Amino acid sequence: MDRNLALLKVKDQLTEHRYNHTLGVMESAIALAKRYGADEKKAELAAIFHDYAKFRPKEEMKQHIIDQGMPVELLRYNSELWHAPVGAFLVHKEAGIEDEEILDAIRYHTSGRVGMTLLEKVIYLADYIEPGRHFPGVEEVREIAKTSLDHALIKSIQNTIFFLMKKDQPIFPATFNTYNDLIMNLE
Ligand code: DGI
Ligand code: FE
Ligand code: FE
Ligand code: FE
Repeated sequence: MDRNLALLKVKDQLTEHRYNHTLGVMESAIALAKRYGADEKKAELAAIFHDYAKFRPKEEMKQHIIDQGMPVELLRYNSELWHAPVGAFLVHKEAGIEDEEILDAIRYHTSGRVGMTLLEKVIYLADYIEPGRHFPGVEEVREIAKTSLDHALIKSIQNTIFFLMKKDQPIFPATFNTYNDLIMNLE
């Protein structure tokens, strides 16, 4: 699918703010793909579709999680986690994207997972560092991302865990597992 058709398909799923975020993720994902040797075309499409399900009603997302056999553990955690796996399902079903690497990059863009692929790392990090993000620590991660994909990913996951803990929020186990996997496998 070409970029313009993909953008057209996501545009009416998103608010203007979220659409602009998506354009930023696309730009960052292509830059990271170039720098680290990921497939630029797949990075572009995964970025465009990564937040496709962001504004689906909670009840709908919950139903997809149950019906499609996604981890039901998700339902005990912040509903903000749901749009990633539900997005992968809907992008396949409604937008016709069949490429499993792209769908996995969407599926794991919020929590990460053990054994992340290069494309998954690119999308996770692009989501965190796109030019429209302005939270504390993002500039440091942008700097690290110039030299190490894994170190930048680790820092962004640490920041996310600290951020959630400061708000007394639970941490989804996949987030911890992703962190452990990355830090234990550094070169
Ligand atoms: O959809 P975006 O806002 O672009 O970003 P995202 O999909 O990476 O994250 C969405 C939200 O999910 C973010 O505000 C924080 C939350 N989140 C990420 N990891 C965890 C989490 N919430 C919980 N409870 N546990 C997590 O491990
Ligand atoms: Fe997201
Ligand atoms: Fe993210
Ligand atoms: Fe996003």
